[in-house]
Amino acid sequence: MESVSVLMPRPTFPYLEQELDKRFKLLRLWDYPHSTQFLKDNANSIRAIVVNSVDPAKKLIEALPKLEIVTNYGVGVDNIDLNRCKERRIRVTNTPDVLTDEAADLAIGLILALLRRLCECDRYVRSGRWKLGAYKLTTKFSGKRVGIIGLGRIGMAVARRAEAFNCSICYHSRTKKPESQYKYYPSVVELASNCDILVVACSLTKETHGIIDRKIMDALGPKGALINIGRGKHVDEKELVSALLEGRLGGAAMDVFENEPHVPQELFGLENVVLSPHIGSATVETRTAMADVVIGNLEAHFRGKTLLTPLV
Ligand code: 8YV
Repeated sequence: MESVSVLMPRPTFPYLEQELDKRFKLLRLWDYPHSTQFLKDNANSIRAIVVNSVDPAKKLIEALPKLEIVTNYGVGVDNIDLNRCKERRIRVTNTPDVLTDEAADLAIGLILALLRRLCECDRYVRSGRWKLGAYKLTTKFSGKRVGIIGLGRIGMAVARRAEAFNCSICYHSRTKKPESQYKYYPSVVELASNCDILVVACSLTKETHGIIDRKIMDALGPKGALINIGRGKHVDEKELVSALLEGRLGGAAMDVFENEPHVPQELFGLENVVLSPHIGSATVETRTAMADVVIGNLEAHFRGKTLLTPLV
């Protein structure tokens, strides 16, 4: 396999690169200042690419006529045109399961950070303001009504964790899950009207693009909390800024943004907002496990074996 050319468009995680180097001929696109020319020169030898969930891979895939497999270093594949890959008989894999705990842990962390104002409290102590008086009272998480959009692997893991906080769980997804006892709402607006904390945990599709609009924010209301661990494009960010500034929405904790790494500046001064830089899967343990899935899929493909996590 050492002669198989595998392309990576941008750096991800050193362990992944090291392990790919050991097994394949890894081409690092960022090493070449004239990347378009480099792609043209190597188009006929590149058989695999390793992409990041948040990098649009469309152009790259079209530029590689001999591409056999796209391995996505992440679970969300909104960056890849799966139908086009099917048409071209290109295999596609992602990294499900190994990051479920991490993403769900972060959702709970964001809820607690937002409701108990943990980031704001930290700033309060560091700035010496505690000496002038106690921090104001915050909001309890245990026992609240948690609404989840997308009851897939990650949504379920969030639900199980929230249950341990004695929360009641309700959800919205394309279809009702017959095996789930949680209350199902066929519409997002109904879900938002009936929960205190709304967690976006679905994948980004045409249907879920902009799923959190003004109507939903207003339904969640001035005491409601919005948590986004899905994709930035699930939320209408302009509307989010106005809902927060006008006090129509209680608060928001966001790990993902419409145009990463750009975050609306208007959010920076708000204490009812918690912002994290897309760290849903970003721990050493989970990123290592994700890398092993990527490598396992590539090895399986080039050895003619069954892929570990095939999507196409
Ligand atoms: C990362 C993610 O952004 O899995 C996903 O869908 O969004 C994250 O795990 C990423 O792809 C890791 O580089």
